[in-house]
Amino acid sequence: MTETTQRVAFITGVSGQDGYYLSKLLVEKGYAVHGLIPCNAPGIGEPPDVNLHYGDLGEGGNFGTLLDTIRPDEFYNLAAQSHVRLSFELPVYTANVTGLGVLRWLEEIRLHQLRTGRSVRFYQASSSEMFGKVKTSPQNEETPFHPRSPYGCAKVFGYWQTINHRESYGLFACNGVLFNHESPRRGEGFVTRKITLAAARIKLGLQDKLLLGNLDSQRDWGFAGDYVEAMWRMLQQDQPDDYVVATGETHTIRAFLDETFGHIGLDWQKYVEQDPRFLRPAEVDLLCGDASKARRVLGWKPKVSFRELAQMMVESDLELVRREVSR
Ligand code: F7E
Repeated sequence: MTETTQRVAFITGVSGQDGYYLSKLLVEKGYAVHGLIPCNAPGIGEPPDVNLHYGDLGEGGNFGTLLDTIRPDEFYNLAAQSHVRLSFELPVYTANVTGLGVLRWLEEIRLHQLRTGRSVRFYQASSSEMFGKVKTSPQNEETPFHPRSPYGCAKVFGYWQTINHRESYGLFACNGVLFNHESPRRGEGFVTRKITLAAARIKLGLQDKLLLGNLDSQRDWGFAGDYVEAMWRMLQQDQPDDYVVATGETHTIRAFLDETFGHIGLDWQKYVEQDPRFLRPAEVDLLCGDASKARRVLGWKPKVSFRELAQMMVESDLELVRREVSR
């Protein structure tokens, strides 16, 4: 009798935006999906079929037991304190969770492999924030880092620990250097979602002002649903490696305002005010990624355009706010 073996994936940060899209993708591909959530998480709602476990990247006491019990084939480390501005207020916390948290898992995976003789493929959610004050544009896998926040510094630490475990212990470990990626599931503290939710509320008469920080920074925004496909592809290669994942286009916050408010017939200039509370001690002015390696090696390219993304998000928030109003 032949035994069918279902592949097992473990995702930290499963309750976040990327955790949602990645677990959905992996469930569709037939994986048994396990996810880590923090102790006080309210639960993740959709998608179903994810086995939830509690754990804290800042502490890590139960990681070895989780690995021995779940026995994952693929491990996706998406969890982090991921708010850049907040990282200036909580630099040590951010370093512990976003930086040291990566090393905690890498070490536990190394030890789990030694104990069991199994092999676990590891994906690290690295970030374009590592490029910070960019040296050249567009940024690719060879561009030097100059992080501009405690968050960026912590991500650089996690990036190099991942490479170090690959080079020192032969771990199949990859960094996906992802540029900003958004969706209707983006957290409300990030600028795109803050804008689309406000636009919808203004349209329906529930809000009359939107307070923002720097409108001149430029970001390479893609759709999170496209980007999780690149994560999965990295772990299907013969050799582990690092890849930039981006659209190759960059737009200002003003352009995102034009696209979203304009789509629902509003002039954002009438509602947006600048508030210094949303400025950062140091800003990343420009990010624009060159994902030609991902295109060449992984066969990956983004499907959703900037305009489609902006419209998808504002339409989804309009629907959300309408439902709230009619309740
Ligand atoms: O800011 C400006 C802000 O917070 C984008 C995270 O996922 O992507 C994200 O980091 C830009 C910045 O994302 C407001 O100053 C203006 O220039 O949406 P954001 P981020 O900092 O680029 C990278 C790749 C990550 O890895 C991170 O985890 O928008 N901005 N006014 C504002 N930003 C916010 N949040 N709120 C404002 O009111």
